[in-house]
Amino acid sequence: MFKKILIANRGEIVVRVIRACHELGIAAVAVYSDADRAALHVRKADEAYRLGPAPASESYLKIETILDVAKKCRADAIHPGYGFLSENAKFARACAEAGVKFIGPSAASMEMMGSKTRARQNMEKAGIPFVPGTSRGLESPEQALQVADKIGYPIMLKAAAGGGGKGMRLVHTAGELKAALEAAQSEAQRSFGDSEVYIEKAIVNPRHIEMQVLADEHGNTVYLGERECSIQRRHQKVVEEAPSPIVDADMRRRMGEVAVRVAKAANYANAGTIEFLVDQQKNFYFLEMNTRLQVEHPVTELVTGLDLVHLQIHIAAGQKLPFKQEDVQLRGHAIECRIYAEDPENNYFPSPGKIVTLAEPAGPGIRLDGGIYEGWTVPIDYDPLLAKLVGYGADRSQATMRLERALGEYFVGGIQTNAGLFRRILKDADFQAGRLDTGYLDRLLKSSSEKIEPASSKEIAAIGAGIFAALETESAATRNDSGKPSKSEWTKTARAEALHS
Ligand code: MV4
Repeated sequence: MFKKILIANRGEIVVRVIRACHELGIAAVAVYSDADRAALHVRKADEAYRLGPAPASESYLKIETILDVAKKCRADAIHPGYGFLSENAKFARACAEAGVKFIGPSAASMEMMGSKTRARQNMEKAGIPFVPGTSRGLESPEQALQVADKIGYPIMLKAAAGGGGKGMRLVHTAGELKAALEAAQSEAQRSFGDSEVYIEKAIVNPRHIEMQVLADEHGNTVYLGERECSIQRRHQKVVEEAPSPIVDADMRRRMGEVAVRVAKAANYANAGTIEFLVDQQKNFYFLEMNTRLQVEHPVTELVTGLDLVHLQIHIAAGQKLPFKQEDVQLRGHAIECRIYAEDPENNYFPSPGKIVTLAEPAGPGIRLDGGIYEGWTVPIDYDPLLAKLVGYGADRSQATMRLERALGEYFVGGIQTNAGLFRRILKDADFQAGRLDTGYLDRLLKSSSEKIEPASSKEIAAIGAGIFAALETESAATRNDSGKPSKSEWTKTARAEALHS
């Protein structure tokens, strides 16, 4: 078994992997950029090494520097986390060449599933259902028109090297197709250095449901249940849950068996996720495979009782899966909220800055995978994910209640977060009925922005009176230095009282 693991990442996922290492008696090594010198993941590690300046390209993406650290600290293995180098075949290969075990799939598996067209060609060979369309790049507008006529509009143009919605275009009529294809190809060339664009039949208002798979290096592959990930904003997941409200045991078995076949076709080892689009008739189509541990892995851990990071480490150390498919039992329901440093009053733009107060929830059924602490300054340089708050219960209703209660205990002072958004989602009738699809959050945000009433004259008067009183008191306080709260404190209190009056 490994004695020391370097985690080539930052933030909450490093804290998560450090915890698994410590539970297994393994030393954990952190790496950091100048912006993360005081970060929680650095504090919790047994050793920590500076990579370079804040920009990821000069720190967390520097393959050679990371491997130099691995050599210097004599790490046996590297866990890549998610994002950064986690799906970079060149990095996986460099680890292998440096004699440091990469905790994840082989470079070959990554490369096979990294190109959406190569992945579709392999799925075609393995007889796996994928969205009708081409599995190779389009040669010409004429060919695109022919294929689109055959599969029927609307169609989706997608970049082979894309993912996460980048380089995607929805086309409703033949008249739009030529221009859309040229635009998609030039965007793909600009964004990914590869202009290959393919075509799929557009699934209208699909759900995004993904299946967790786990494979050891001895040919054993299992599925661990699905996650419903349809609540997304601009292709960024916001709420994920397990199990999906619409997947029954039979559908789970059928999706799981397809997911296992995809993993085997990719000669996959370690933890991976197969993404599906699911239409209104509950037909599911292979979309893409993520060759890494995902942000939302905690909801699968809670309903299976398995520790995915422990299992990743054991698999990378050459051990066989300690269970068979029939041993995997799902119990209860888990819902995860991704807490981002974003300002909901400012189009959810990042809201970096110092965390001046922090109150974190706990109690029955609550898991908080956090990467922050009171006094830390959230940098502007990276994805603004602060923590994941997960509610677990015997069923979806109890998981929801617990999450609502925990959100009421959660307070991050000094920066803005999206925590208020989850209160709205959890109270929403469509959410509570499990009526979800990838357009759900856009509809909710649109409807609630429409619903916000202008303040009534009574409210405005109350706020004005409150602020005036605060200023009056403040000026009296500064005159006799009574040590009362500052003006800004009074103003805030006055405004809060006025609003609740
Ligand atoms: C689609 C689709 C509808 N039809 N493909 C978005 C990102 C990438 N994962 C694939 N995506 C989609 N592909 C076809 N043929 C709708 C989406 C999509 C989506 C998918 C999953 C989660 C959120 C989404 C948001 C918008 C569009």
